[in-house]
Amino acid sequence: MSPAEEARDLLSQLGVESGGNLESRSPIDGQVIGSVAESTSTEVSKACERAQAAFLKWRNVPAPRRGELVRLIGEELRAAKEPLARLVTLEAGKIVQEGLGEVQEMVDICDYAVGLSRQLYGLSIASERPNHRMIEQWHPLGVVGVITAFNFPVAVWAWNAALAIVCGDPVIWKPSEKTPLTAAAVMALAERALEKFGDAPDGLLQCVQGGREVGEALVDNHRIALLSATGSTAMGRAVGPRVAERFGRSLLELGGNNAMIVAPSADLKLAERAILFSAAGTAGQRCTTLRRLIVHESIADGLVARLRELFARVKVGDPREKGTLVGPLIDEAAYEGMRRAFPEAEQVEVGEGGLYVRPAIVEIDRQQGMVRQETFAPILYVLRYREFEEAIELNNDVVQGLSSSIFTNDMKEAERFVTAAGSDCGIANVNIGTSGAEIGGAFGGEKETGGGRESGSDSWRAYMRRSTNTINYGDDLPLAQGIEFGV
Ligand code: UN1
Repeated sequence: MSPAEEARDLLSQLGVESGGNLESRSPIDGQVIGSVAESTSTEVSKACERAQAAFLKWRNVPAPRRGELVRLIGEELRAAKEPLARLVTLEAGKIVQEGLGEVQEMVDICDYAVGLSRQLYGLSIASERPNHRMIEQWHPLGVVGVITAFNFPVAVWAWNAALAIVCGDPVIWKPSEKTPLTAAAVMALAERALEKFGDAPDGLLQCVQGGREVGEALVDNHRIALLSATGSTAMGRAVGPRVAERFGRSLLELGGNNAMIVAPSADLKLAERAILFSAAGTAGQRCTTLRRLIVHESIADGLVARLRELFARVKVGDPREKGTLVGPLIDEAAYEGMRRAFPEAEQVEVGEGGLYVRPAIVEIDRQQGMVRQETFAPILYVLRYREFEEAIELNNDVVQGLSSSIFTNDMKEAERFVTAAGSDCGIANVNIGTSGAEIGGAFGGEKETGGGRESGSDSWRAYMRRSTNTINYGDDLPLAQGIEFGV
């Protein structure tokens, strides 16, 4: 079946009506598979007003009850896992396993958020004054705008939305203009959950569709208390200051340039598997994709030869086919980007229309030029090192700081890699790859990756405001710092 035919079936199964001026093309064959209506800037500002009205109600709903809505969304996602994953495959070009994994990530964050809805803890702090109590509470923040990228067309919305909802915040989603259909499908599922929930305020979960202008309308709208944006560093550089100018908050999840150190003691069988998934998986289009391999010189020749062999054997092709590990690049621009970094990149012929490339290995002796940038394609640069400290320096010597990993069986090296003087990234792994993080941890990175943290741990705090309360239950009015003041 052609992607277009399959998409038609899936969309009707998922309750989405296709139609509108924003067309979606499948990277599998480059053909249009459906369309949605692009939002105008008036519609965006109306969406913000509706969301603000919803906020005034939703913030008063007890958090565990808010969690109930997320539980229902999780149920819808569980039930629709197969068709939604399939639509991810058609629209983003992910292989079937990765499409399923992406929807599973949504289910997981919903489960997590349901539990979290009973754990939005604040502190109780010792007051220096007699008969005073000091506490800290976390209150809903306001409307959250979520801008997501094509490569995780649905999971990143879930990371944000599941937490935002339990934290008491309405969400307006601006998905990538390259993946509007999967977003429409998620909204249809969310709609069903809202109906079952019953009394959620109108405008709690909304989606605006379109390109840059639609995103900018969200960025500049003063109703958006938190703007969570995932994408390139260039996008973050544009978004961050604009949100800050109106004293909004932003949560930025930008480019990565992730490295793995392979030490002489590494279990090479494990390392090879990790490298294959992290470097070639999702056709190199994850923000956590492994882009730099820093290998000890004593094992480099053998490892590189083995990787070349593996990369040559990887099945590149239609992501729907069994056995395919590398699907298409998202579009022509992605292919051009790869050619700029690696002019030898050849297209692999797979039917007609899609842009397919074989993952490449490029040996370099210095981190100069293109290796310093994030190219959203499967190119793995290989560097050699001699001393352990040099490997850490190479790991850290880029402007991005998302993910990193080390393969070693030397406990001292492993521990040093995760210390303050080790990897400077938000994610530092030992004996696993750079990609494929679990939702339970905080996800994000330092430096030009933007500093934001999403998903697990205490990332929920970004979606709430902190209120410090000092309460006097005594009959006197002692001032802090021992100040005497009075007539
Ligand atoms: C992204 O590429 O924007 O850690 C997110 C991972 C996934 C998320 C990637 N869980 O690779």
